[in-house]
Amino acid sequence: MKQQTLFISDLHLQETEPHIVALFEQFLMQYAPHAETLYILGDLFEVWPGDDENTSFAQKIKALIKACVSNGTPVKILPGNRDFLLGPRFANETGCTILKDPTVIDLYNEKLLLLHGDTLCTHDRLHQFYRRIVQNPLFNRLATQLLPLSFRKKIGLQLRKFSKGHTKKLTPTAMDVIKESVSQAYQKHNASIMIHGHTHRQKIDTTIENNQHFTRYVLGAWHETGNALSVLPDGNKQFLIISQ
Ligand SMILES: [Mn+2]
Repeated sequence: MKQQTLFISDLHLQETEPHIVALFEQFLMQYAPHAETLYILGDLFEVWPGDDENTSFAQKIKALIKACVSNGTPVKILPGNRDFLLGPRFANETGCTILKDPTVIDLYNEKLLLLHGDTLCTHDRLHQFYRRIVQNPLFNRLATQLLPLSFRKKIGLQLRKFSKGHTKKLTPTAMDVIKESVSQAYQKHNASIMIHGHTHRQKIDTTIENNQHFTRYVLGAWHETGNALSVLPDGNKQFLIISQ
């Protein structure tokens, strides 16, 4: 019986971390079949250079997602800042749906705001600048159509190196969400519940403004164990720890 909806993010899948791929496989076999829908809220991949990526590793992950969809659990992916180039061809090949960031869904009579989460970290100006460029549809089209895959991979590597160096210099507050951006997101989308990842720390953050409750569910990144949020039809929400 399918009586829940699952949310995961920040698996950062890469060939050099086979245990996380194994955890993901296990999650798809044990948990996904019991879900009405599986939502992946960004950074499924450590890097995605474009939908023409076709290494055996990429093929393996595509096959896993395709099998999940064919077995009756729709997969909806909202790309993150690492895999923002996930697009229509990937969707076609796997049967998944690509969502825009942000997306509002109606789930069991609740309105849920879904986002990757990096747009809430507005103290990190450099990242916001980077995001505006890479998520511009024109840039996206130019990058994938004009630049060869090998070149995009090199740029990706450089960007990650740069981002790691930059992140080291940031204070912990700059890496977390900022209150004002969170509150603006609630207002803008007229939602009182949001689910996101990106900051990598599982968390439930409740605030009260004008007598209204707002709740933010933050998905944890996958390392030694996996992390998922299960939402039940009665609105109950529970974090799951996936371990071998
Ligand atoms: Mn991220």
